Amino acid sequence: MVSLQKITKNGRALFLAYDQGLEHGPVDLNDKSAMPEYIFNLGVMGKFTAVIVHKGIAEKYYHPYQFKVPLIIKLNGKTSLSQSAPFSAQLCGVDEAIALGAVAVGYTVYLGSPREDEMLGTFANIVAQAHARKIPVIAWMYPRGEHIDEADPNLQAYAARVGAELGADIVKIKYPGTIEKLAWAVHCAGKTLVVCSGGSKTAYEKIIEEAMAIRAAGAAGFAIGRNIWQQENPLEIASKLHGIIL
Ligand code: FBP
Repeated sequence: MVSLQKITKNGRALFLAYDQGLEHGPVDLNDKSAMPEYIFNLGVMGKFTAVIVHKGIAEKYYHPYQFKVPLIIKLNGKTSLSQSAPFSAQLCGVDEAIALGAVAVGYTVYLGSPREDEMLGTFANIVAQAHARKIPVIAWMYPRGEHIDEADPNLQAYAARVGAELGADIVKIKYPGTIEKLAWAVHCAGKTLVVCSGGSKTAYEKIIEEAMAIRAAGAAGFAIGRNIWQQENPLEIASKLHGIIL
């Protein structure tokens, strides 16, 4: 099995996600968070176990931080402007990511999309390439499509299981709402670690509650973005999450 040592601590993970500039656009950003240097500094100061970005941000901004915080490059992406079936195109290769300093790579699969088959196939190739280079792979497993009820909490266990079946080392799912549902997803994922995404900005207390649930359910941690850098005091919430999760 590929080692997760570079991006986890005692099997736990606190990733700072910063791919929203592509996924959602500047609507998510403000004066500070639009600056990648600000986010990488937050990654260091907040003791995140890795920062997740797309290749363009890595290429122009990561160098000064390369020995300070590990890098995960998200290999595919899409904008919020597209109206077609959910599909996230590959934008960066595994070797390219490694050359940019990545010690792990990430990839989104929209389960249930009419283009699911393409994403599953590409993801399988990425797992093979990354594992051949001893690099772990994180699967963003998001059920999405016209006939998918994204709010169905039972789908998260399916998403986690698909990640495990495809050889992901870590699977990233939406928090399914209860400790029990998350514990079931963790169980279904087996040796594949489970992290939860943070979602759009919510109350501070809700994030702390989710972090406790993550701990209680045996999940590995958070891959969280907006609920850190959109909070009034990002370092304060980062330190709180660090205490709970790590
Ligand atoms: P957040 O914690 O900000 O939700 O980030 C997690 C994440 O998975 C990002 O990596 C990604 O850009 C975004 O959520 C995708 O959100 P959406 O559900 O809108 O596709």
